[in-house]
Formats: sequence, structure tokens, C-alpha cells
Amino acid sequence: MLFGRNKKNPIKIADKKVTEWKTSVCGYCSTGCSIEVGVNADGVPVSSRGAAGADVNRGKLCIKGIFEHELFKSAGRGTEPLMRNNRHQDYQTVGWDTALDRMGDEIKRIQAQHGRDAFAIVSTGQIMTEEFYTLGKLSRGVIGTNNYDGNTTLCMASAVSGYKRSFGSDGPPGCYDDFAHTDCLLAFGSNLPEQHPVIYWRLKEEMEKRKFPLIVVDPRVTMFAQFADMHLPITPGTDVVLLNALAHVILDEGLQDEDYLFKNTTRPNDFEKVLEDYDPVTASKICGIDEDTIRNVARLYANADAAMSIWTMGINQSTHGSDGVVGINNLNLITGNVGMPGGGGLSITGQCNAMGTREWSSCSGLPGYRILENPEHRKEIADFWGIEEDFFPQKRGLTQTDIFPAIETGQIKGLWLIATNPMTSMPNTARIRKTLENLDFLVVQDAYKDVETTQYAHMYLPAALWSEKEGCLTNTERRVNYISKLTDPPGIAKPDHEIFSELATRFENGKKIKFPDNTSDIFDEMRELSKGRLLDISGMSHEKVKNAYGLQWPMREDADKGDQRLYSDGKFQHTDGKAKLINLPFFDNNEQPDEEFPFWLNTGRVVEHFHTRTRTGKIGNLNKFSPTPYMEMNPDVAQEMGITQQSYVRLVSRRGDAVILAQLTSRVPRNMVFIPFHFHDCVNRLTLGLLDPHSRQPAFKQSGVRIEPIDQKTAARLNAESRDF
Ligand SMILES: Nc1nc2c(c(=O)[nH]1)N[C@H]1C(S)=C(S)[C@@H](COP(=O)(O)OP(=O)(O)OC[C@H]3O[C@@H](n4cnc5c(=O)[nH]c(N)nc54)[C@H](O)[C@@H]3O)O[C@H]1N2
Ligand SMILES: Nc1nc2c(c(=O)[nH]1)N[C@H]1C(S)=C(S)[C@@H](COP(=O)(O)OP(=O)(O)OC[C@H]3O[C@@H](n4cnc5c(=O)[nH]c(N)nc54)[C@H](O)[C@@H]3O)O[C@H]1N2
Ligand code: SF4
Ligand SMILES: [Mo]
Repeated sequence: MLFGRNKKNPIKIADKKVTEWKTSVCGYCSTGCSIEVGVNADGVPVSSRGAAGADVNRGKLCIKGIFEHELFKSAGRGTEPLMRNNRHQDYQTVGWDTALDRMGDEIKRIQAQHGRDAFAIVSTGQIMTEEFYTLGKLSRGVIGTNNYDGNTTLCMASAVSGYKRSFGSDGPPGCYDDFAHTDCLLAFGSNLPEQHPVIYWRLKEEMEKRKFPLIVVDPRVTMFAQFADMHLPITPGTDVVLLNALAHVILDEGLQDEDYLFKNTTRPNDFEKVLEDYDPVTASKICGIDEDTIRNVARLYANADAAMSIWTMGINQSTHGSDGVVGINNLNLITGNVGMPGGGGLSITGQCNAMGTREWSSCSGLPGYRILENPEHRKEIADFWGIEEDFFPQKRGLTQTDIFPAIETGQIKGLWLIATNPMTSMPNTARIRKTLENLDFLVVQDAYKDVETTQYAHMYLPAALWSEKEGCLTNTERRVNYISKLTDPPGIAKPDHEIFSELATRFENGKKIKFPDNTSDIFDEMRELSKGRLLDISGMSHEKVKNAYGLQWPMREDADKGDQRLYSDGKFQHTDGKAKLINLPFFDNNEQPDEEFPFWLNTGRVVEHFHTRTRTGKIGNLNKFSPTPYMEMNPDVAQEMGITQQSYVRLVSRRGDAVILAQLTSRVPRNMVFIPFHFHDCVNRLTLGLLDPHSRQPAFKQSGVRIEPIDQKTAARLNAESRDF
């Protein structure tokens, strides 16, 4: 009775008995959707919906946001601190004082024996901005280690580095409203409909109102590529060559904005000369995009009244990530688009607060985009915190991707991981496992105690999650949003900032520096430190941010709202006030497919899951839509190799192997496979993760692999074990 079904059983929306809707902001990706969580008469969160009044999402949410309230009852949460003397013992439950006393003692012991930098801290892009600022105070001002970084090195480091090189400072210049003004949009290595569905929806709405060309550069036929007017299936890792070629055509055909270039930029004498090598014919042989298409795109971009570029991990996660970002900036400077409505570049950020850590965590320097290398900055912050200026190092220490090798070689003895899961998210899992085993003391501070890293730790600290605490997150378009507290954390788990403040009291400097109790007072300190700076938030308060569903920085004292764009006046943050055009000579250092490992291994994400699945892996509906790890493989090649749909194969790289289900699809070319990275003991067993020289970000998307047949029964068992959560 197929046809009668609808009539008999119409879809009913279950009445969740919501008595009140409370506003917060989504804690997954950096889109920054305002969310309303419905609570029932007992105060239990039972439903989520998009906040209609919020400019960012205008009532929409993606599938992750729709089920976000279910996080509060998810399995695997940590409720009490856990401790043990070594990895072979069982954990004992302890109180906070016992845990933090021991942690303070261990840090002091390691620092006394091996130097201050022998204790390292690696944090995240997923705690609140006030927590980042507090952690920065603790790491830089109290514990005093220079080996302090965030997992944003796996994510946004290339964007940061590229912005700094071109414009003199970090800070994405554009905003979502640019979609309403642009006449041409070029997207590099971003799968917007799956990874930032609500930003994509904003873009699509504008494209429907006012048709403008959308060009997607991605080696895969992603959902975004399918929706595009032009898809440029680039050879992996060669975006810089394409960008140089676009600049070459624009200068060659005299399409540049001379007036803008003259007033607002400086360039090396041999800028044009270096670009000469990247004529469309030569470039097409390297990047795989034909010469006519290169010329066509260059003309479209340069002739559009306003043209903009967005990009995500296809650019950042590359050995040329920072250069790719500079190439995009070069293109926008040459065409005079930076800071224009509908023009310029907008890095689409990853984690919900990857921006907050860049702004306030002091990972790469000192708070408020200050740098350790500047003596005035060191003095300002030392005075503000009330400590000696020479407590600070005079230059930045190791990044996350250099901290792990320094543990391997014994230079670093202790590590504190805060809201990050390198056992699944870093390249070369086997090497990371050995590295963690090398530590004298490892502390894992996470909302979930079943995160893989706790197996290697000496101490686990249970943290409050998302709306179990209150404070701010900054989204992709520099909008500061407010997380409200909707429920208490489980057991005696605490907000991260409280853990930081309490640990601080175990140290000498912790007695000198003030650590405010609540995030509103912490925000006031940040506001004070931001006055007159590029990221001025002095016109904001928690109350104002909350009421407005987010405010963009810069927002100066007395302003009603923030600026939509940066650099609209053509003034940049380099000392001469100009932006820099930079030469980008290309050399190919990626691991290339060869006879032994004939396929490119490309990695990324699916819409249902977030990163290492400590959260989304516990949500029933998300797991139903995306239950298993899989590999996209081209059907023609599969047929030649005798691999059938949904059979298991063994993938082998120079690092290791993994067993995985083949999904045959023409989304990938013949010489490529694609695997989402969400599943433990899967794709990062294989990846190389060669580092970008400027940003130290790993090239997660370019490795060589081979495919081997495997006994199907054994494979099914291995596969089931690897996702046994
Ligand atoms: N559902 C969901 N959404 C998320 C996340 C999540 O885990 N799940 N994570 C968030 C985070 S932290 C991030 S960083 C973003 C990531 O967002 P995206 O970067 O959009 O996602 P990815 O799938 O990692 O990679 C995007 C594309 O880069 C392409 N690519 C690979 N190599 C190259 C290349 O050499 N050049 C070019 N041009 N493209 C290439 C891949 O084929 C892929 O389609 O998503 C955020 N949003
Ligand atoms: N192969 C491959 N690997 C990749 C990528 C890729 O594209 N391909 N992408 C890279 C990118 S862009 C990123 S951003 C990284 C992400 O990598 P990770 O950051 O390591 O992954 P997550 O699963 O997001 O880990 C965050 C952890 O924080 C915990 N958590 C959440 N909220 C809180 C909180 O408020 N407090 C505390 N203390 N803990 C909390 C979560 O439970 C989770 O364990 O992965 C990188 N790895
Ligand atoms: S698009 Fe991003 S911020 Fe919006 S609901 Fe989805 S995961 Fe949350
Ligand atoms: Mo990311």
C-alpha cells in the first residue's frame, strides 16, 4: 500500500512540551548560528531551532544544530577528575584540589628539572573567548612556557600567516553581507554546503535574487562544485600556480586597478618578472586547469564591479597554504577589491571559536593581536597583568606541529591537552601514539572522558561543554556572539576558565595576577586591552552582544554597531600603512602518487559529523545518517581493479594502513580517493602532513596511497572494531 501511506500516517511533529525558548549560539562550526533551545517544565533542554531574529542564520540551522540540545545527555561525559601514576594503572576518582595540587607540582618539577619550556600546552578553537584570554594569562604570565599553541595550527594557521604577510595583521576583511553585493565569487577548497551549510544558504539566497558567477576550485566534484557555474578540478596542492596565472593574465591584459595599487600597496621590483613564468600555458601543465579557462576566470574576476574569494581547508591545509592565502590577497589587491562591499577575501573559519583563540589566547603572542617580538606590547601586557616584563619570552615558541616532534626527542616532558584530540586529528597516528607514550606527564582536559587521548594520560580533568557555561565566540565574519548557560555541567565538571584560574593559584605569579570569577568581568579586561586596536571591542558588553544576536569588531567605544569590513579606507597594518604584494615562486614538494602508491589521498568532512566525533558520534540521528567510515573511489578504476561497491579494501601509505569501505562515485577523479577524517584509527593512520614553512600547518589533503584487496570477513570485523565507541 505504497500510495496510501501518506494519507494513513501523516508526519506528526512530536510535542516536546517546551515551556520556554532560551537563546544561545551553536558550538560546532564558525558560521555562528544563533540557536533557541527549548526547555520543558523541569528545565530540561528538549529541542533546538534557529533564532529568527539573528542576522547570521535568520531562523535556519544545519542538521548538527538541530540536534545540539541532545549533547547535554550524551554518553561518555567526564563528571570527576581522574588521576593515576602511570598509563598501566586504572584511574582513581579524585577531588579538584587533589588533582590541581598534583598538576601544579608536576609542572613545577618538570620546569625545575628541564627548563620552563619543557612543559607544553596545546589548546583548541572550541572554548569561549574569555577562557582563551584566561588560558593565555596562565600560560604566558603564570606557568611561563613558550611551548604553548592551539589546534588552530591544523586549521586556520595558513590564513593567519597569509593575512599577516599581506596586510600586516590577522583578521578576515569581509563579511556574509558581501554576498549581497558581489558580482563574481571564486571559492577555493571549500565545500560550503556541507561544512558551513548556513553560510551556503546565505550565498544561495543572494544568487537567486541576483545572478552572479560562482566558480569553485576543488579537485573533487563536491556538492558546492555541483552547484557552481564553473568547476575547476585542480591538481592537488597547486592553487598557487593557478593564482599566479590569474594575476599574470590580469597584468598582461592591463585589467588591474592601477590607482588602487599605486595608493595602497608596495611590491617587490621583480613582481611582474616572477609572474612571467606563470603564463596560462605553462600554468595549465602544472595545475591541470586549461589555459582558456584560466584566462576566462581572470577576465571575469577583474572585470566584475566587485569580486570576492572565499576559501577553506583546500588552501590552508597545504605545504603552500600560507602562499595560497597570499595569492588570494594578491589577486584582490591587484583588482582593488579589498574592503569593498562584495569584494576581497573572506577565509571561511573552521571551529566555532578559532577566531577567539587567534584574537585573545596569546598562543602566537600576547592578547589582542599583540606580538611577543614587540617590546612595547610586552610592557603593556606585563603592566596590565602586574608582572615583570622579562617573564615573557622575546619571540614565539613552538607551534603544535613542532611541539609533538619535540616530545618525541625528549625536549618536552609534560603536556596539557585542552579540548583537542590529536590521537584522531593529527597526521600519522602511529607516530602520535608513540609521542604521547613518551611523556612523563600528560593531562587531558575535555568534556568527554572517552576521548582517545585519556588512554595515554596521567590525569583527566572534566570540563563543562557548550551552553553549560556562558561567554563569547567570534565567528567567521568577526562577529562576537554570546553563549548562554542553559544547564549545569554533569557531576563536578567545571567551565574551563575556572580550572585555569584555580590552577593559577598554585604558582608564584598566580598570586600577583587577578583572575576574575565570571566571564563578564573577564570580558571587561579584554575590552580595556582592545581600545584603539584593530580588534577594538570596547563598544561591546555581554549584554549588548546578547541583545543584538552578535556584534562585529571593530566596535569602538560609543559606537552602536561594529564595522562590517576591514581596510575599507585602504589603510593596512604594516608600518607604512600599505598592503604588500608578495612574490610566490612555486616548487612542488608534495608526496606525489607514484608506481608504489598510485593514488592521491584527499581527506575532509561530511555534513553530519564534527571532527573526531566525540560529540556527534553520540547523537543518534547524526550517526544514522552517517554511520561508517568510507572511501570515495572512482567507479572506472574500481572496475579495473575488481573492487565492487561497498566492499572493504586495505589502504596502505608509507606511514601505515587502514581498512575501509569503498563507495564508488565519480565525485573523485581516477587517481584520487577521498576519506572523511572523523573516524578514529582511519585516515590519519595514512596521512603524511608535510608542513607549510610559514604557518607550520600540515598538508592533510596530499598523500600517496595504494589500494589492496582484503578478505571481506576479516575486514568487516576490523572495521566494526575501529568504530566501537
Ligand atoms: N559538518 C562539518 N562541518 C564543519 C566541520 C566538521 O568537522 N563537520 N569542521 C569545521 C572546521 S574546523 C573546518 S576547518 C571547516 C572545513 O571546511 P572545508 O574546508 O570546506 O572542508 P574539507 O572537507 O576539509 O575540505 C574542503 C575541500 O578541499 C578540497 N581540496 C583538497 N585538496 C585541495 C587542493 O589542493 N586545492 C583545492 N582548491 N581544494 C582542495 C577537498 O576536495 C574538499 O572538498 O569545516 C567546519 N565545518
Ligand atoms: N586528515 C585530516 N585531519 C584533520 C583535518 C582534515 O581535514 N583532514 N582537519 C583538521 C582541522 S581543520 C581541525 S580544526 C582539527 C580538529 O581536531 P580536534 O580539535 O582534535 O578535534 P575535535 O574532535 O573537535 O576535538 C575537540 C575536543 O574538545 C572537546 N570539547 C568540546 N567542547 C569543549 C569545552 O568546552 N571544553 C573542553 N575542555 N573540551 C571541549 C571535544 O569533546 C573534543 O574531544 O582536525 C584536523 N585534522
Ligand atoms: S552551520 Fe555551523 S553554526 Fe550553523 S547550525 Fe550548522 S554547525 Fe552550527
Ligand atoms: Mo578546522
